[in-house]
Amino acid sequence: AKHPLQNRWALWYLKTEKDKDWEDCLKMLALFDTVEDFWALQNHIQSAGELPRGSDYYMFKEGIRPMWEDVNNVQGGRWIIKKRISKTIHVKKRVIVTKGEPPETRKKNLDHLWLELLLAIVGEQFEDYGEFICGAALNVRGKGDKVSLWTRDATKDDVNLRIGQIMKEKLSIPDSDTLIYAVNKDSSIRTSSVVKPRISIPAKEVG
Ligand code: M7G
Repeated sequence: AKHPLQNRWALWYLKTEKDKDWEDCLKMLALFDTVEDFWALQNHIQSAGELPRGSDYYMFKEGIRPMWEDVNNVQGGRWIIKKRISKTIHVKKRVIVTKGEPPETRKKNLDHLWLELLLAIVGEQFEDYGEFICGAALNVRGKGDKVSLWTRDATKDDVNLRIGQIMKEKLSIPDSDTLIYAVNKDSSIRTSSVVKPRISIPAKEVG
């Protein structure tokens, strides 16, 4: 017999196309609710690091569409892990390497991060807070990839902070990386790509 998961999950894929609405580019690939079907799916699809730029994966609980507008996300927010790629630049005959990870290890690190996050959500690793988890998102971008964990209620700072700490631990994110929690409402009405985080890890000093 297969090993059941506590929830049924949907995997979505998005590749943005010109002259098409964002929502119309979103496609559900599969639904699963057992450990075996999770692995069969993972083994069958392109890994995170293999996806072309401008594409996304979303893994959300069945019945939650992976967008701000869904009733389960409209009051929610997400923990965002931003991955910067280091660049080698030459300034006045000097070689300068910018902050970030080397391009050679990008794929391996992204695959690891995404898989560990999926395992944490489908394996219900968030103590008593599983009901607050909506899903996970992966954005493959030239300017830097993003992995995020979407939660249901952006006003519950204590809950979200604990969820963020567990995520940080499960994904072995170093203390030197800053995690920010962005409110979905703010992302949806933003006029620039910068959204002021509601909370962060490590906590930002006030004043
Ligand atoms: P992104 O793909 O989340 O991140 O948003 P990026 O800025 O790093 O590429 C890019 C654009 O996709 C947004 O400005 C929106 O036009 C669209 N978009 C993204 N999300 C998550 C949503 C969503 O939930 N709903 C709608 N309507 N548009 C979205």
